[in-house]
Amino acid sequence: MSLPHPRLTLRELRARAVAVPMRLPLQTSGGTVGVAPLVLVDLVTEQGITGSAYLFCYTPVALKPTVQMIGNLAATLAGDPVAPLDIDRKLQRHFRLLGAKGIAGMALAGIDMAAWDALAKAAELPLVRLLGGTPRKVPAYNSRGLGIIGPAKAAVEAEQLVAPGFTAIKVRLGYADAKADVEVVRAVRRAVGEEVILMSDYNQSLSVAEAVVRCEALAGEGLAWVEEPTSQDDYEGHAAIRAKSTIPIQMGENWWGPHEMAKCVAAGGSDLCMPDAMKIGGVTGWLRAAAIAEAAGLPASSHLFPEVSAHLLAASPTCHWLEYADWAEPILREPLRIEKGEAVIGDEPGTGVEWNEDNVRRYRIE
Ligand code: SMN
Ligand code: MG
Repeated sequence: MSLPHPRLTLRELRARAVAVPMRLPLQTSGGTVGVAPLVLVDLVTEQGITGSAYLFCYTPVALKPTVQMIGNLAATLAGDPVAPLDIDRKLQRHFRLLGAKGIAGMALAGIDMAAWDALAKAAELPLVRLLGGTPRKVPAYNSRGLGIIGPAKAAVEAEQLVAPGFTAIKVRLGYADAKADVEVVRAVRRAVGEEVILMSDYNQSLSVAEAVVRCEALAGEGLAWVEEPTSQDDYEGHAAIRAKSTIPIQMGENWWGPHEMAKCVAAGGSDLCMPDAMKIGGVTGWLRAAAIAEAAGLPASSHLFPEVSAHLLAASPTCHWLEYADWAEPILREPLRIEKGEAVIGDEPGTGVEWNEDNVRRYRIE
């Protein structure tokens, strides 16, 4: 009997860099992001199926080194079965001395997500089904815009962000003082009304002492969470803030792999968690993070990568919020479907990442 679906063998890895202009640049207290610097990864198999994924480089200076790193790994993986857990083990060992973070960690995650995409396509299943779940709606907050732009502009932008039917948005904070932060939150709240759920994000901009002051000042504003009030690697500092805050503390976008997450959780650094599909180690890393979240009782949200994250959240026991951003949309053939503020996963095979080659050509960095 022949197998209904082929066993895949890795033939080639391709990586391309693009700089995609953002429709709404994002000014955070940690810097401004005006273009999305993405690396597009294609994992080509001997069987003719190609798996795809993209990486978010944060800064264009990381584009070419990331492309090169993926290219450099191709010889190590050529001829290997497309078995993401085995590939992960091999690359973790490969990078033990360097450390599987930064560009090495990004390359590892890109290969992992592309490998899972290839497997899902070979099985003719959306990723969530391959992971043992079913496509379902995932609540999404609109994370576009709402940077450090002052109360008046933030109020106007907030209205625009809920207009397509979103029930939740995220405001960036870290203004000159607590009073200014409160003023922005109140302006946004007035603009969108009491029903809209409001997250907030400090992008690591405060000292622990200042964070305690600001969380207290914001306590009555009904915020769903305060994200990264202080340095992302200061788990004890976050635990100290959390001990005094009535607003839930949210961390996770900067955890490099499930081990860092486990350390943060052990330190009591966060009430919630929001791993980033890239930094946590792709689909493989996410599944381990989702298990940690369940064991620790932490509601799990995603950071960036909404297409693959919708599948991952739908397969996560403590699924909370999907972070919606449209930054990769121009280079994708199909945008992630959002209906009434919920991500809708279709029954198309894979993770939903396929290239709009015309736009890839337009935004390509050679
Ligand atoms: C963020 C994400 C991506 C780039 C800059 C800032 C932000 C978020 O921390 O959580 O959306
Ligand atoms: Mg953040």
